[in-house]
Amino acid sequence: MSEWWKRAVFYQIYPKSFRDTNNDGIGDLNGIREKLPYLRELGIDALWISPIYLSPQVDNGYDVSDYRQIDPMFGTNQEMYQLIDEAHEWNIKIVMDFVANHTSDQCLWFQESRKSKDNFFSDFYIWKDGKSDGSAPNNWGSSFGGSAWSWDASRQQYYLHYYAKEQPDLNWENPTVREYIYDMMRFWKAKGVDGWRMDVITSISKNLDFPNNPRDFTTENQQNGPRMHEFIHEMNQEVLKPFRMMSVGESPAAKSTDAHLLVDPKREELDMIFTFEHMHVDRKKGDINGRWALKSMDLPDLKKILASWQTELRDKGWNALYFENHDRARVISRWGNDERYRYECATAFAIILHGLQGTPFIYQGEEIGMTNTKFELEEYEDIELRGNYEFYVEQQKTMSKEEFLKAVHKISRDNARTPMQWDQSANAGFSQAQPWFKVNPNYTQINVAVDQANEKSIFKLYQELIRLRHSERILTEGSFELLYPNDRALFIYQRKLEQEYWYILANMSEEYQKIPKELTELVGEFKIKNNSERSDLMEDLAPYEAFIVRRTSLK
Ligand code: TEU
Ligand code: CA
Repeated sequence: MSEWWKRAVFYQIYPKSFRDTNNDGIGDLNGIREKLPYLRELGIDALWISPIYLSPQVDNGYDVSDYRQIDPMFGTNQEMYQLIDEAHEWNIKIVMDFVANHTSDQCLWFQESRKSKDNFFSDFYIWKDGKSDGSAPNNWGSSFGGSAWSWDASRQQYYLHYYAKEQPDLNWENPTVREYIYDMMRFWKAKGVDGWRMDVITSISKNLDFPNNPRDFTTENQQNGPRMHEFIHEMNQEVLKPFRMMSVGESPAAKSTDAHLLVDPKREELDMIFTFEHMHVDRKKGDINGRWALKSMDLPDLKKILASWQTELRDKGWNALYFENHDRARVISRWGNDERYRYECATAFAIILHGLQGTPFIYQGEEIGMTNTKFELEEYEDIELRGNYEFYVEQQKTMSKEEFLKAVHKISRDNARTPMQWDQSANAGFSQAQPWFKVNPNYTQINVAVDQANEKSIFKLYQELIRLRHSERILTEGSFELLYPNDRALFIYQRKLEQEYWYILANMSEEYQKIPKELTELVGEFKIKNNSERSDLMEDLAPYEAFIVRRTSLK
């Protein structure tokens, strides 16, 4: 297995909230450098760093105004180059966030583009005339609420934006745009960057017939446009392959059955993609309130989706595995119990994820079991949350404020964006100044220092899991089989390599559960467990108990 990323465990950093060293309340590059020993101690192999480029921060850096400049808020270019070098000295690879479906409206390209229809940058974005009555070209919606089109008074045309109006979509049909982007990638390669996480890469090709969506202001047009594969393949040939850069693409609409079209190595597109399928198991499909229409999580659904990705991509691609990132709530608050069973629950989710085939991604704070927040509406920062509140509660009036806030507490992106909780000192040891975003008040109990000192340490279990992934070939290469798919409490699967059998068992409920009879026939060696009392397969599983056991013989 030659690809380094197949044996790697990744850690995602949301720099704004990771560690502030100059006490302006905002996390910075030197904060990441300061924590390299911590990350090495955890054992991870690579960092995905969310955007740190020059940006007006309308969407926390996912609105880039200059791809070659580090935003002064985070530090200097020099400091970034130093971070890359130092990380490499620690044997940690660096993956940057590639945000090239759109730029900031403050980007020079857009500033020029909006001036006229016939300058060098005119076709860098997607401009269209309004309808004869002056209204927008079609009914496409923005992910942040309302229309995906905004009127530009200087150019006297509409421009397209799948996200905020300050995030105009680039026109990938224009070969110069693509060349500019490839060149930016080469620039960072020259500084030592090892790969890319690609923001909404599956949105780069647009349907140029601009057909209406069935309902106004929805977003189903955004994914898998007609030239998507062609553009991604070209980028692979121009940059990824010749410079050996690793890639993981964000792919909101891919299904396990068509994912291979993006990640089959023979097609030379991407190395991995992040699926959204398993993230939608607590959402009512097709509901008028979109992602805010929640239902309780269905465990059989979650198991079947994860299993289908395991089976469908076997020998046809490679999975990226995650439960959390900067767009997702804390998994133990969303699908588990973050109070009574916080340790058990956090480690159970870790064990079921890291037991799968693929490359695991840990999100900052996940390794110590950080939780969601329950702030007041006014205290949140996220543009998605605010835009959607305006749209669903104030304009469309299909949700009450209370219903919306309840959904926010479950799934909003800001749940993952509170400052990292390092210790019990003021502001959780994140900063000596008031942080840009409120710290979760539970930091006095939940933080790195306390967790590491605990007998029951989530961090230590992650360390063990990562060690296992590095040393045990079966975790990377073994085959996968889901057992008891319809069981509503147990998550059990088997990994197999040659004559070696491993079983991953987790009780994802708050009740004691019997271990299925067939499995009690096994004699095993426990590779990792979150219940120190576990020594055989006879005892019932405690709430959120999880372990990995290697079969040594049958009784
Ligand atoms: O997210 C893309 C995306 O699909 C999101 O709209 C996602 O569905 C939503 O955030 C879930 O609540 C990427 C980035 O990860 C996100 O942070 C950015 O805001 C977005 O692209 C625009 O760049
Ligand atoms: Ca700072």
